[in-house]
Amino acid sequence: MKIIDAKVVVTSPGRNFVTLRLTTDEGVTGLGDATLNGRELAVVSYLDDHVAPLLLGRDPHRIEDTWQYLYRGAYWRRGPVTMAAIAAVDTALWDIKAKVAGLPLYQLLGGASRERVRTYGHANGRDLPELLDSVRARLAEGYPAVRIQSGVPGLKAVYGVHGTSVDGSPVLHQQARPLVEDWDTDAYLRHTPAVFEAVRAEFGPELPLLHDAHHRLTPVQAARLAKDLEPYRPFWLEDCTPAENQEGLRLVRRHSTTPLAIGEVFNTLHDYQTLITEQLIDYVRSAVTHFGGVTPLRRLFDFAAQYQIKSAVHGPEDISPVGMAAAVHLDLAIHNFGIQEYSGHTPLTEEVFPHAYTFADGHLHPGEEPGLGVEFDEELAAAHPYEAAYLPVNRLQDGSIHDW
Ligand code: GCO
Ligand code: MG
Repeated sequence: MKIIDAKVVVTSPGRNFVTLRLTTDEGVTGLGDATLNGRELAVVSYLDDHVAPLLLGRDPHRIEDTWQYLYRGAYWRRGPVTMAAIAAVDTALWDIKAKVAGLPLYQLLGGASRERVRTYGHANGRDLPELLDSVRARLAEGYPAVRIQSGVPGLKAVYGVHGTSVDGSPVLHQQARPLVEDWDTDAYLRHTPAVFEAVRAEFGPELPLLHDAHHRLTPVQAARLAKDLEPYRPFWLEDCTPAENQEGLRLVRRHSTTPLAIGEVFNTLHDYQTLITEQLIDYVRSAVTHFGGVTPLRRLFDFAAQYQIKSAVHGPEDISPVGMAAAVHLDLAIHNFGIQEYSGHTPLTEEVFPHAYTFADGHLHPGEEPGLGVEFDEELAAAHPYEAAYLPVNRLQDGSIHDW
């Protein structure tokens, strides 16, 4: 069998998604997600200009060899653009292999280790009453665990929580210039334990509560927050520091038993080396889409398992249903599964990418269709072309840029 076509499509059914479709001479097709939020077109070019020409004529069954060819062969290894492009190829090849085998992908990964995949949803509020309502809404939707994010008194716009930028412009899904948000770490550190206290008081001790610090703290600030949250038993504290400084996590660990989750911006196993071997974290957060595909993510999970570290695949709305399906197949198959982030997609996105995976009672299942179990309606996709979009930027009160 040979690859005869590699087509990259960028569509915006509510937000941008980059999709690779590989076609073989036997008519079998495979899909991969290459969406890099805010930098989508860089990956489109990487795929169109530098990867697609190399794939034509290759045997789609040689997944490992193709991965090594693209990763080692480029000389310029790693980085989000490269690894999102390689991820799309790897995922599409697994889709093809599983379709040819007539099996859902999870069967090729060792079969099901569990009946279904536990998720967590997002609750956001500009203030505590709004946050409590949002938690109630997630519980009503069936989510068994909830990530809580709240506005901070004194700050005008906090990521994911507010409806307007500090300059008054409305928050839209697609934003042609980055929104400006503001930040004050001391105010955040004072407020966040009170947020947990209020949510625990309302919903009791059992509900798993997660929180994302979005890489904004220094190690000593992160240690203090982790320690202050301990009485409320968080399920995890996510991205507490910018983890390029892996050693910084030693300090956090020394001071607290709050579980830590890191890795959504990582793109290779090397980014995790110290964090895993020194057991400085409890959950690895990488997505198939940003980590080079199913092949290396499976390796990461197996490596993490040796240190009793679990999976928690990144699953915001900017992972397309193709990337989400790949995650759910892995989640069902691996032994050291922890939890899956799941925000769902807009109804239009669901129409562009009809899929076999299901969400019921707060749990996902990949379904039994051969391959990933995702289709791609290219005609509908074409009716919703790319729109320039950026993530917000974050400024301190003196006007300087802060960590995202
Ligand atoms: C998460 C993430 C998202 C990211 C987004 C960036 O935990 O889901 O932090 O909220 O900010 O995926 O593109
Ligand atoms: Mg996050």
